[in-house]
Amino acid sequence: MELFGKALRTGRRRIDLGRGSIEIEVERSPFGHIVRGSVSGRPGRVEVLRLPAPPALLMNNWQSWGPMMKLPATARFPELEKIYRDYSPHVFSPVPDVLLRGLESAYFTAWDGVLPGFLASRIAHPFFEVEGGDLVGRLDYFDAAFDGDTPLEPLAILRGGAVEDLLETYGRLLRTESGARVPRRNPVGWCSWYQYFGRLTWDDVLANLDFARGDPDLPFEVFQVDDGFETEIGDWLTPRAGYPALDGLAGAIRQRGFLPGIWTAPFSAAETSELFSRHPEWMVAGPDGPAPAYRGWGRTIYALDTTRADVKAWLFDLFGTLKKAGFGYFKVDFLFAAAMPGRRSRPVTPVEAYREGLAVIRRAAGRDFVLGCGAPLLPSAGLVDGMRIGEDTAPFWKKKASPFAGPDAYYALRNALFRQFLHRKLWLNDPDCLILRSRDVGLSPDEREAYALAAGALDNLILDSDDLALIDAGGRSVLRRALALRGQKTAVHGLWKDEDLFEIRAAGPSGRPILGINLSDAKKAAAGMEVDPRSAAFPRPTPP
Ligand code: 9PG
Repeated sequence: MELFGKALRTGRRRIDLGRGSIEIEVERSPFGHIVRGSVSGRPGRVEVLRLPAPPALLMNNWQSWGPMMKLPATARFPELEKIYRDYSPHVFSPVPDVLLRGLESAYFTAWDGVLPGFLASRIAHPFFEVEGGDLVGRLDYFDAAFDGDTPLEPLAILRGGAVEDLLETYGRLLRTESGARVPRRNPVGWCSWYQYFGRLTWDDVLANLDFARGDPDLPFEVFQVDDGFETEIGDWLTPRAGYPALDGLAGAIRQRGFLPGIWTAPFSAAETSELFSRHPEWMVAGPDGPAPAYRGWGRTIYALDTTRADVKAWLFDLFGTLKKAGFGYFKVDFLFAAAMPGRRSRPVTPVEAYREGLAVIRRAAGRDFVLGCGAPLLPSAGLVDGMRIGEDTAPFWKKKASPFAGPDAYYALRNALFRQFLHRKLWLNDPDCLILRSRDVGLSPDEREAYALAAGALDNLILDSDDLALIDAGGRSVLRRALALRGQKTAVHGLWKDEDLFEIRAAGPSGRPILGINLSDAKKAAAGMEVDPRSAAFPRPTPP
């Protein structure tokens, strides 16, 4: 294993890059090695670690929606070419060239017995790629220059044990390194998206509010209005026709005893928005002016340059105004846009720009709940309370062909299992909404139950997204049982066997099995439990 081109060993070293330099100090830790250091000059894309690639490894995508899964080192994703063309090259990586060439694992990777992982992404983009039979870990500093001593993103090289144990150790190191404050409160909520999507009307919200009010089976604290209320992406303060003004919207929710929550894509501006037409100069730019960030809502979407003082003031005002209107829970979405490479007012890295923008939202939100979505994961550490850690769920299962290709309950649930090691380390994990209705849905009762019980056993955020009138007695019972499972410290096993069979166990030495989850299409056995296809099962009580 080579660190900056030389055999890994403890001690201090200076690496001259010509265009810059790096000082490192390598220490032994009980788990392996930790590399810390500093950067100066214009380092660009730097090779940090190199070793022969293992045959298979865990790949983790950069952001919320991207997959974490086990793959052969030779894996490629040719389907990304079309996604880059039709949607955006910026959505799954700030170094899209790397992900198109082959496997890119952001922040860390792992296989049986080894986990190399960076502990922060405050300035650089840390990633691993497979190159001519080698696994190479790199830090990309883009074109930014550093005069003082800028901290290197620390790297841990963990050895020994199963991937599940390595991930647990890595998660603990991430928590220490980030100093993230994980909220003690784990709110239960309703979200409009996976029932009403963009067709949401104000009457739909009112009907669900009135349905939930006083119903002990539907113990929501938060009522979150998702995408659909706004006139344009970027024009958040002027709801669409048919909606009351924002204070009326929040007021109606509060009046019924719920905490009002609202969705925004705060770093995005549609070409047709007031925001864009008033301030084209606020957008991340290319050689010919504003650079498209992605396609959405049938429009070209631009990204705010979050290094600008006027943009920061606008963001601070936006969330201040939402708070004043009465909202206390903010789902902030499509956050990746602020981390796209491009020209900004100051020559910082895309990661630094992103963190500057998110820090403003954090400051404006104060102690209110901020849920990140479509967000670069490590760069959000310490700035959000909750984080979506997977692709959108959907009222259907295993329909899409690629883990990068859009909503699907199977892929969403699988990510929640793979990324459980981040829960209560950097934030509360959001496995995406439960769908519990028995009509207007393509999920079987077993699939709905497996999703909900997994979310509960993982102690994750529980948000329901249904026309509440369509949840029957069975669905209500699933929600009750899912909520009753929360509050346990658990870990997921079965990440390396590649069988779509997972066990949620009590964390720590007892390792008591809590729930078996079978995402496959065949009946399987786990820890003495028989689990039906696409189902969850509890272990049988051991006879006295
Ligand atoms: C609202 C939704 C929901 C959902 C979010 C996010 O690639 N795309 O076109 C794409 C569209 C929507 C999307 C993700 C990707 O979903 O995850 O919970 O809030 O926005 O529009």
